[in-house]
Amino acid sequence: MYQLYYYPNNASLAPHFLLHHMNLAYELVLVDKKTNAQKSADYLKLNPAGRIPTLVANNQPIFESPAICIYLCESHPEYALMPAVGDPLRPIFFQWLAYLNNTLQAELMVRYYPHRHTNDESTITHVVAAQDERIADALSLINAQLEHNQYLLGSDLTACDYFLFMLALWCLPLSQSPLAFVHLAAYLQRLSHIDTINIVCELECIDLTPFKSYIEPI
Ligand SMILES: N[C@@H](CCC(=O)N[C@@H](CS)C(=O)NCC(=O)O)C(=O)O
Repeated sequence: MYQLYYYPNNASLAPHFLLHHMNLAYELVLVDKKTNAQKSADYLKLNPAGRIPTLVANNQPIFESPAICIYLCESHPEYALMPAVGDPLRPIFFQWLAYLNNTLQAELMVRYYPHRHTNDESTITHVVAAQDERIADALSLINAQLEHNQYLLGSDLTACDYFLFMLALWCLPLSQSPLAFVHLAAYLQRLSHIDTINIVCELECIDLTPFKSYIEPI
């Protein structure tokens, strides 16, 4: 039995998708961000970074969402959500997961916590505007990758797709929504019909209508 310390539509969402996709026994433990529970003494014992998520597996806490995703993929290889050792797509899997987490997610963190990146309150709107542009650049690169690929790595769904779907949800309110990029938008619409995405999003009260109602431009 795994325990996933989560908050709806936070970085716990990608691990949550994987736990569900792999049909694993897991318990969801809410870390109430509204009361700053991620900084509580008890939670810091599990995750000294004071961030969401944490996965507890066999009494061992693991933090950092991509590390949790890799760990789950390696522990349950029968679900083939990560290419096996020796598969030429394996380094490409790491490449995209690293890009999603270290570039797109990192830029989103600055966008959503701009006050942590300036000591001058009056510059916050500028930080946000600059971040929207940097995020649009990353989405454009991903859009190009999806022009000829059904999924991020090619023809098969992997954990990278679940990770990207999570980040795309966070990008929806930005000045350039992921739906402004045609190949990315069509891909997100396809993913929004996957059972795991529907079930987990319903559980976390995440609205999938923007993706489902997307109409491809003629
Ligand atoms: N690199 C970490 C980032 C986790 C992260 O920043 N989580 C956010 C929620 S999406 C959080 O805990 N924010 C609360 C805070 O920073 O106090 C990961 O991917 O797990």
